[in-house]
Amino acid sequence: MLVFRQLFDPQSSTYTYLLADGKSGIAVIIDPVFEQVRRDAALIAELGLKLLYTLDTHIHADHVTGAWLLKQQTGCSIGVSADSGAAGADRYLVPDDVIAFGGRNLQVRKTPGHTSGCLTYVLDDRGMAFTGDCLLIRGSGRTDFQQGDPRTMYRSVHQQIFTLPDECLLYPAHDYRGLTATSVGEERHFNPRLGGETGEADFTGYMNNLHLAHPKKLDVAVPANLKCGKPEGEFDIAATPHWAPLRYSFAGIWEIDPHGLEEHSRAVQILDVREPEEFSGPLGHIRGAIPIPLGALAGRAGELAKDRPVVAVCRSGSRSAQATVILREAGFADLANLSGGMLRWRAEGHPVEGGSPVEHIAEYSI
Ligand SMILES: N[C@@H](CCC(=O)N[C@@H](CS)C(=O)NCC(=O)O)C(=O)O
Ligand SMILES: [Fe+2]
Repeated sequence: MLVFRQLFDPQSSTYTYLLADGKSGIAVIIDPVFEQVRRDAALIAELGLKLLYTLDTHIHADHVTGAWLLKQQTGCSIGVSADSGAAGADRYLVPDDVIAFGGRNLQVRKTPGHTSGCLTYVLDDRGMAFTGDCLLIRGSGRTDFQQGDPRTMYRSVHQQIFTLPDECLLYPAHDYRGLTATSVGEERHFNPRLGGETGEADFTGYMNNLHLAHPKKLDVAVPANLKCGKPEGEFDIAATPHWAPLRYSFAGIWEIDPHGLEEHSRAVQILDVREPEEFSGPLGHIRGAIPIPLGALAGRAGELAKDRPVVAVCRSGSRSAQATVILREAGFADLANLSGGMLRWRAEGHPVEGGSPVEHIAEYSI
């Protein structure tokens, strides 16, 4: 079985692909975006995967790769094209290299034209290929900077991509209209630049008249990507909160475990967003917790101090997750959700005020 996720960065319209061997959980990620590394790492952790490689299809001109940052966070290796000119990778890829991850693998094909180091990664069963900025859905990557060359791109597409089976699904590095995937057969017929009877000279004419503005981040992205996305100088990994041990979830919420909250309880405001009868009910409440039911929180957020972290608590950790969203919108910066809520807090034996002994609580006897 293959684990497969297509992830999107709305700022640069970049697609990032996570692939894993379902049996071993060994994963690779293609074209991660620097600003999305926290999200991607959360997904990898939640799916229980081990990231072996981060792979870029090319030196991107419009965003900084997340390769270096993912390596710092997960210990993965960085793979880039040997022709990319990038420093700091662990593996320099050449045509026909095979990148094995568990029982699956990707084959490396060289598809220059957008840049001279562009690669396409083809899945072992030829059911999927990741074309970077060579072939886009009913389009192609631009060829007007970074060693771009329309004739080279035409040959890459016809010799390396259109020779794959018609059913092979194609996943590009970008789509600016929200389209997500295509197939070899479709593009061979319907790609307006490269499909049908279009010849090399037609394509060159098309590409030389695109008149696109340069990417806004070009001057920052290219130098950073030539170092696999390593930032200049000291870098605080995207301002990870330090006030307690927190974990970022793919749902976009900072979570704290019961143990972490008990250790840091003096330094934070504990906000209990359950209804009054729950607050004084059998699960009890955490000492010093401020009771404000979720429905009243938006109107009563002023009762909490903005200069001290807030940990939101409820029965199961679900309503309190929404409480952190409400407080963020109200201008609070340091926020976390108690993972698993009072149910987990009690199950792990942490102290409460009020409440009944765990063995007398109906919710634990199911
Ligand atoms: N407006 C975008 C431009 C992005 C851009 O030029 N993307 C390149 C890929 S790095 C491309 O080939 N675009 C094809 C197109 O826009 O048709 C930005 O500022 O980032
Ligand atoms: Fe690109």
